[in-house]
Amino acid sequence: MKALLHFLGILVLGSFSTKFLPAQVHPKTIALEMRLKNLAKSSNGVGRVIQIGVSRSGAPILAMEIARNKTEKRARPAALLVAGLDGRRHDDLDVALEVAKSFLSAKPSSPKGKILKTWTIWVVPSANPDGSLANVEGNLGPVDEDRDGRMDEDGPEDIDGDGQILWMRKKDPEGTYIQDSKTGLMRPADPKKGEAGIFKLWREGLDNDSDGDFNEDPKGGIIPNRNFPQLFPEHEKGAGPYVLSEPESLSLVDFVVKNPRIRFVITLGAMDNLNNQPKKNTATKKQPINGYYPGDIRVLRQFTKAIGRKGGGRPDEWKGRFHSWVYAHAGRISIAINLGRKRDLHVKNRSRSRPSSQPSRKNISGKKAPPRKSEDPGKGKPKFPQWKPFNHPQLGPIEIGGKDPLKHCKLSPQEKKEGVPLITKLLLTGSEEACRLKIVKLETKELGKGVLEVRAVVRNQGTFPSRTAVADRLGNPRLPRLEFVRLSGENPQNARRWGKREAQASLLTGKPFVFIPSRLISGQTAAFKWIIKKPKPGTVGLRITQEGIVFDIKEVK
Ligand SMILES: [Ca+2]
Ligand SMILES: [Ca+2]
Ligand SMILES: [Ca+2]
Ligand SMILES: [Ca+2]
Repeated sequence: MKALLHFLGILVLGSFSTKFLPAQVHPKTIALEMRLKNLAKSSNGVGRVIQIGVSRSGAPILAMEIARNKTEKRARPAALLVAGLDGRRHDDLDVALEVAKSFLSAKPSSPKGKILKTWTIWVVPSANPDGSLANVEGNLGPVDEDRDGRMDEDGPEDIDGDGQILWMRKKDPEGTYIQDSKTGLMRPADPKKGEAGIFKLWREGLDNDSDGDFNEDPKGGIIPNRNFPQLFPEHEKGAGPYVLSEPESLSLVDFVVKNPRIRFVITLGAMDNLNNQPKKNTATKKQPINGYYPGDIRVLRQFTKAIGRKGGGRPDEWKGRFHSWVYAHAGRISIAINLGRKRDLHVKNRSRSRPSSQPSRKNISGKKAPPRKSEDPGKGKPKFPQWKPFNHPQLGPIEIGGKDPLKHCKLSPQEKKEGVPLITKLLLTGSEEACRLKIVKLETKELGKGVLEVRAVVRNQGTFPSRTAVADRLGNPRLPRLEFVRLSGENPQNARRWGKREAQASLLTGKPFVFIPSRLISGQTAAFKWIIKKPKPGTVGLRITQEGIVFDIKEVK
């Protein structure tokens, strides 16, 4: 197999030139890059593959940039979709790719196509490529877990060759585990209840270093999604020696910081703040932010509503996570969603009692959802693989089986299928509802002697405010501003903000730029007034801009 992969690698390298390729990159990583590049190639210039960073092993972290009418792209708002920060969540990666694909092939007149005329969407399908290859949460940075001086020397293996790495159990008087009679799952015996353990339990595998322990030091490394600065879990396992010590976490932070026009970020993974009730911030001004501000919870609820869910359940966890950094440091709207978590999807119906003859549960696509576990006719039968006898080379006769330890990282085919329209809906909601500031009125009145009174009215034509509530504390993103510019030529993108000299020469009252209040929401307006010297035609304009985004520009005449 190794030889085959090697051969494929050479084949791939031979037929595919890439500027991102470092010396040793796994064929699977190259395959993803090829997939992205082929998608971009067949997208009529809508898609472009960019590199946002490098993994610990030197593999590129890639993004698909999706936008139409590329010329003015620097001045447009952007959304970021991130998947695969947990290397075990391959299904999220597939969903992110499918979403990218559907935007790339969208007709210009469709809702998706329309958004791409004014927005940029970045999709990072595999934010932790090294972890993804090894099917682990971490980034494979070497760690000596059992402190025996060797790194990563003994990890689990599929020893019975059934394609899964499950559990091994062996009856042993010193065993501490029993099989729960109700759930069928293995669990530690509880001596307080008079239970006595009868099994020893290990992950499936060999004692590779013959130290008597099984799978005690697997590959794994530092977990990128525990390595972000917000409520960093210092000293906790996998968090890393210091914040942003890992190239994967640093790459994402760097990308967001370098692209302040990002308005919102969607993170696919185990975290979820749409299904779950986002927790409120209870920190004082001197403490680090530990939850969402009420104004931002309202915005998150709009996303929850858009995908037909009703929030409830446990709040999302913030320690060192990417999505909490996006909110609490970058001040952006941050959506985290676990596509495998359907627990709260039908909460509305579940809370009401209804006759069993009227099943009314529907999923987001309007089709009837599959039966819940409790209604399953196969009730009581454990769904995980049963225990099968196996002759272990080191342990002798044992049994292999139990629940797939990675089940919580996988999506059912149904969840994967539903995930694509769901994420698409979130992207459309975020861009359609986003703040759109327009100069709805620009009036001038000649006061005589070449002097002009200028009155401007600005309206937010979106429903979200121009920045998050938390941004008022952070100062990030900055407030939008209405500013005088010098027009040059036909392209308003070339307009230059008035310098000090121009302002002094032309402005009689008022300031060369004013901030637009952040709480200007859906349809609200703000009015501004100046007195200036009458400009020559085609030379002076008023422009609304925020973090590089140009919302509107109009000539003052
Ligand atoms: Ca070790
Ligand atoms: Ca196996
Ligand atoms: Ca060992
Ligand atoms: Ca060892």
